Amino acid sequence: MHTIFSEKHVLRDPQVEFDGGRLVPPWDSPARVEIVRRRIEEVRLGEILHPREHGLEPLLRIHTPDYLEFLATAHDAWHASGRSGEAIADVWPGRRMRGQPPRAIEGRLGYYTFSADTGIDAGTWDAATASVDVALTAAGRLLAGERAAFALCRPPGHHASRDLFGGYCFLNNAAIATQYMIDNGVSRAAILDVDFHHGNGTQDIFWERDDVLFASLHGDPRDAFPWFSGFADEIGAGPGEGYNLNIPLPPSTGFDTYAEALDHALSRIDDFGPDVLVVSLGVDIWEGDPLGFFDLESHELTEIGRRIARLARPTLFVMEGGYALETLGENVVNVLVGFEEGWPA
Ligand code: SP5
Ligand code: ZN
Repeated sequence: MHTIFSEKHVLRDPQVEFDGGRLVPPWDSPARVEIVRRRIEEVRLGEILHPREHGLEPLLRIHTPDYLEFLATAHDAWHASGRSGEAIADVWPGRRMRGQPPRAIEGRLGYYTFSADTGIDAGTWDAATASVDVALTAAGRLLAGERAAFALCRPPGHHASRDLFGGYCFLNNAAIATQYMIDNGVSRAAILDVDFHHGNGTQDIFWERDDVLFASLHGDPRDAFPWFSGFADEIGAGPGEGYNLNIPLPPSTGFDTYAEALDHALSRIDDFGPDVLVVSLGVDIWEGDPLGFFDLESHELTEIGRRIARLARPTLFVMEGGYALETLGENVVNVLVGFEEGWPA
C-alpha cells in the first residue's frame, strides 16, 4: 500500500496546549508523523509519495466559506489585535446565548471552536490545507483503481465540523476525501472511525445523508472527550436516519469487547454495501495512550486491520490521533499490515 505524506505538517508546531487549567506541551506534535513515516520505511510497507495540490474547491464542499476565511486569517488577526503567541479561545456561545460570529478576533475564535485544547499558530492554515491534499491525493489513488492507500495526515480532521474546529482538528480530511470520491463517481461510501475519540465532526457533516454511512467505536462520551457527542442514540436524521452508528465503549475495554463491537460495525457496513471504505485511523486506542482508556495491545491492532480487510472494499486509511510516541509507528503500521494480510486471496 502506498502512503501519501507532506513535510508541510511541520508548519503546525504549537508550543502550548491548554489542559487541566495549565499550559502543557501539546500531545499532537510534528514528531508523530515522522515516527510513523520511519516505521513505514522500516517495514517497507510501500512507496511514500507527495500530495498533489487540489485547491480550495474540495474544502468548500464540506466547510463554509466564512469558516475557511476565518481559519486562513485567524492567526494574523490575533497578532494584529495586539496579542502574541498562539490564538486560543477562552469564551464560547454556550447554551441560552446567541450563536453568531462577532467582529473581533477574540469573539470569532470562540464562535468557530468547541474546545480550548486547540490553538492556532502561524503555520496552522498551511499545514491543515496540506493535510487535506494528502487525503485527496490518497483518495485519487482509490479512484484510479488501487485497493488501498494511507493518507498520513497531520493535523487530523475527524473532530472538525462544517464550521467548527477543536480536538486538534481544523479541516475534516476524511470527510473532504469522502465527498471528493462521491463527486468523482462513487455512489456510496462508509466511514469507519476507530480513533479513541468520537468523530463528532464527521458525524455532524453526514448527519442527514443516506449515501454516507458513519460508524464509530470510541470511549463513552460520559467519560471521554469530546464529551457532548458520540452516544448510541445518535442515529442520524431525515434521510440520514439509520446511517449513523455509534458504539461507545467503557474504560478498560479489552480486545474481546472491542472485537465484538468492531464486527457489529463491519457487518452494518457490509449490509450497506459501499463502493469505498474510509477508515479514520486513530491509534489512541492502544493501552498506553495518554489520551485513551482502552486496553488494546499492539498485536491486537494487527487483527483490527485484518478484520477491516475482510470487507474487501477499496479502503482509504486517514491518520487521526495516537499520542504514545514510543509505539505510535508500530501501532499504525500494524493496522495497515494486518489489512494487507487479511485481504481475501
Ligand atoms: C484527533 C484526536 O485524537 N483528538 C483528541 C483531542 C483531545 N484533546 C483533549 C485532551 C485532554 C486531555 N486531558 C487529560 C490528560 C491526562 N493525562
Ligand atoms: Zn483521538
